[in-house]
Amino acid sequence: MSQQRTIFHADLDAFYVAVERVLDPALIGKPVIVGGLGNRGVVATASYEAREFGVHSAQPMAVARRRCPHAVYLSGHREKYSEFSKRFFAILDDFTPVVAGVSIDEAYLDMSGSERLFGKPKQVAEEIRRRTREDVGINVSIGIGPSRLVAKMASEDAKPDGVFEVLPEEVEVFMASKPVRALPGIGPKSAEALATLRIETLGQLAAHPVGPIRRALGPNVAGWLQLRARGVDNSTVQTRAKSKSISAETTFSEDVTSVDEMLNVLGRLSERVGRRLRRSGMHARNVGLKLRYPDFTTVTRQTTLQQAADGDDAISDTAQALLKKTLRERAGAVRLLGVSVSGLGEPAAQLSLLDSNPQKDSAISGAVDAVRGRFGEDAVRRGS
Ligand code: DCP
Ligand code: MG
Repeated sequence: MSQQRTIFHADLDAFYVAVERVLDPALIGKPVIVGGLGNRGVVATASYEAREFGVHSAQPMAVARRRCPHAVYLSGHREKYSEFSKRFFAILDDFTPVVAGVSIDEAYLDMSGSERLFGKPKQVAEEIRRRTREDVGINVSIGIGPSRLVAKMASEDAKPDGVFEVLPEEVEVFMASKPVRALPGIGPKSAEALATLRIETLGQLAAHPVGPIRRALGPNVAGWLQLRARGVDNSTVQTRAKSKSISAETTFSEDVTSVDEMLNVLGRLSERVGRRLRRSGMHARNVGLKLRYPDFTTVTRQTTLQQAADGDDAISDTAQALLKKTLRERAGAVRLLGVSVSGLGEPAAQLSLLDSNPQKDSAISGAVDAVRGRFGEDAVRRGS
């Protein structure tokens, strides 16, 4: 058997409403609905008080108004939501480096082997909840399980404002009693098709002969779904470092026409990005350019470096080359320039990537191919 994993799925409760309540405590305890308030608007989220009346996310606002006319209706504060989200993720980062954000208010944490450091999973979950409540002012619910799938489903049972743990030996029973719709990936159509086979629960789905399921749902998904119905899921928690980026940009008070000046600006932006990159202790594999023309057409391009780097020159040389290339395709004034780096990783790990064994070589070639595919044959050249 493979090594036992402990995965958390953390999801803030009624997130947009919760933020509105921090901003205006008079909303606490009332039915509150956040979303598009116009005729064609939809509900972003509803407080649990409003959910009792059948109001839910993605519902037309007109329906919500009929079901819960006495609710407080708000169009919301988007900037605030991302600010609160960042504070939440900063707390999660304190508990493990292996955090994968999957939406603005939701993340997976791989807590395997962290027991010696932090304690039993349930205690750790309560500690995360306490800190989120105190530092962010919002309730978070946490599901715990031996896989992402089980943790995600457990967090539904944890809501609102709780923890729900499914131990490895409990997985089969936990899954078996759930309706098929509870399995992420089974929508209303699949559920309908399964119902014609008299399959209502995940237990029935797991135990059913695969043939009829193949015919009902297609040959590719049937076996996979049956495994998932038993709680089998080997997907890993991909850390954010992979998708993380550092960027700096500037909008000019007057559009800039001089290419020399643009190159200068890119140099300065690159230094800013480089400084922050070095402070993070990471090396970057990609450098990106953002350019906005006076008509607001915005171009972003990216190059994969031959070797991951954290130096200003590597960043600015690449950004400047991207600028020249972009201007060759469309010359003219610009109103905004930006520089970014992404594909961040530990320097050591990155160096080993460049070892000349075939597998690693192919990984690099793959990256080069991908860039060439997008930017043309001479966009990147492999080092000798
Ligand atoms: N959201 C949205 N439109 C949707 C679904 C969600 O705008 N169709 C926004 C509003 C939610 C936030 O994303 O507050 C988080 O989504 P969740 O699915 O986690 O829902 P909530 O956090 O609101 O409720 P809970 O997680 O307690 O079920
Ligand atoms: Mg949520």
